[in-house]
Amino acid sequence: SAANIGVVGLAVMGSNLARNLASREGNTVAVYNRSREKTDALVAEHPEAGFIPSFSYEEFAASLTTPRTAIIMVKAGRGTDAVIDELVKVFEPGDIIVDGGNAYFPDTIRREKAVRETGINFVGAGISGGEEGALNGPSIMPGGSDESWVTLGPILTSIAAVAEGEPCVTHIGHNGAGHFVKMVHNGIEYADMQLIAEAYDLIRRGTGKTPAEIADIFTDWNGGELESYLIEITAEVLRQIDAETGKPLVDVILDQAGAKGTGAWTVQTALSLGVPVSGIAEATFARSLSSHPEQRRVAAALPGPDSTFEVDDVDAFVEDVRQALFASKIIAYSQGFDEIRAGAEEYDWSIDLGAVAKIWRAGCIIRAQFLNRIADAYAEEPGLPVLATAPYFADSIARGQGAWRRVVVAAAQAGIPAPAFSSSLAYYDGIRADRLPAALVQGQRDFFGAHTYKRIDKPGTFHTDWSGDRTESEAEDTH
Ligand code: NBP
Repeated sequence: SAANIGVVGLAVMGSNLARNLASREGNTVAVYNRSREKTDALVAEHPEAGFIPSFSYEEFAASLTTPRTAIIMVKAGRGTDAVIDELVKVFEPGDIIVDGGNAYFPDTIRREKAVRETGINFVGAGISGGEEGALNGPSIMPGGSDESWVTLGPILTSIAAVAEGEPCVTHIGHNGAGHFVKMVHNGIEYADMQLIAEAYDLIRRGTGKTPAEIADIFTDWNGGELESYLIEITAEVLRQIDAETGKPLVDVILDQAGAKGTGAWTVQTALSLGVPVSGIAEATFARSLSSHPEQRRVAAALPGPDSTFEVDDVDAFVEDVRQALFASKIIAYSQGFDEIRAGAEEYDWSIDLGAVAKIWRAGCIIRAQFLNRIADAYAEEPGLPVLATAPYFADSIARGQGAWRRVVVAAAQAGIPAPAFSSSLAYYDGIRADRLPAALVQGQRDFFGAHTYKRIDKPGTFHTDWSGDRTESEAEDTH
């Protein structure tokens, strides 16, 4: 037995992660795949890695030093359960099984509980950054026990991306905390992408600029507070010309956005937790809306506004859109972090929100300088209830809100959908409102369902006798 770390599942993610592990000082990597071909191919193509291949789970376990540590990189779902069942048979108490796939966090909570009963540690680790990240340095979000982190920490630190000298990995919290945070990361990614897409659409339809010209605008924006990987790749996509037609590629790509489900998980979880992640929800729904061509064909007959969309001062409009994008982005991240805070509370995880922001600065899709500002905000006030109220963000929104409002108005008047821009603004105005019409909703609920209400001027729970003499009485607080 000579390997300190093993990888099970050698498709693209697993083989890249295994190569990354092998390239780091001090690691010897055992590899196993259900079907032999992938193992043979990986070992043959990468002799420099010094992999220790095995062709049964017994052999795999025997090739690992104790505590045995293995990272599973197989298709999420049943495949993961199948591999866990096999590893549990050949591993011993104290050993560590890591699931690096895209598991749904309730599955991770369930698996951790079941595996723990055998004395073996189970760690669900969110790994972000796709194939390239797996090979060169991903952002890693491990959950699991403190005990497993002692062994696993140095190994994961050795392969993680590095941002400003700091590795993009931290022990997020127990059991499913890592996969939960990875899920919200993906949700935020949906929102960020949708906001950028709306900015592009508004500029394109408002000013008639070409995709290549808009690419230059994004490149310019990337030099400022919007600096991020997503803005950078947006410029590259917009600049791309289709070889076959000579048109901008973006005009040739079918406008129906796909999704693998992590955005939907983020929204479903937020609904259960009662956290208003409206930006992520709108982004997820925008993809759904785009993907119903039959409905869109029929609905295309519906009338839009009479006036055409004309922008007088193009430069001023572009700057407005930039500011609207930044303000909306602040709200989207604020909502995402709110979901992590609420998840931590619900599942009893102690999550350092600032540390989460820091490990997203490199290796993952939402990497950006901006995350430093989030880390700063939580360093200043760890219990910050609304991220957007931190001084840097509040000041940015204060400066940009005029532009943000103009853009949302222009979009509405022009009949250009800007669901993420406008829902973020509605959230902003809602969360900062002194009084909300929720009072009226409570009145309605009491009217039809005797759901009761509280008063602003005295404690207690009350009900008005709507069907009788309409007097108010004190009620039991049961609804
Ligand atoms: P896939 O998701 O395509 O899964 C293929 C691997 O799963 C193969 O090694 C296959 O073995 C193995 N496998 C299956 Br399927 N069922 C199995 C079973 N019952 N027992 C044992 N092995 C089984 O691989 P991938 O694209 O490399 O992704 C791996 C994980 O990483 C997934 O959870 C995925 O969601 C995640 N992922 C993350 C990112 C990211 O950016 N973070 C990107 C892509 C994927 P075989 O060779 O014998 O069929």
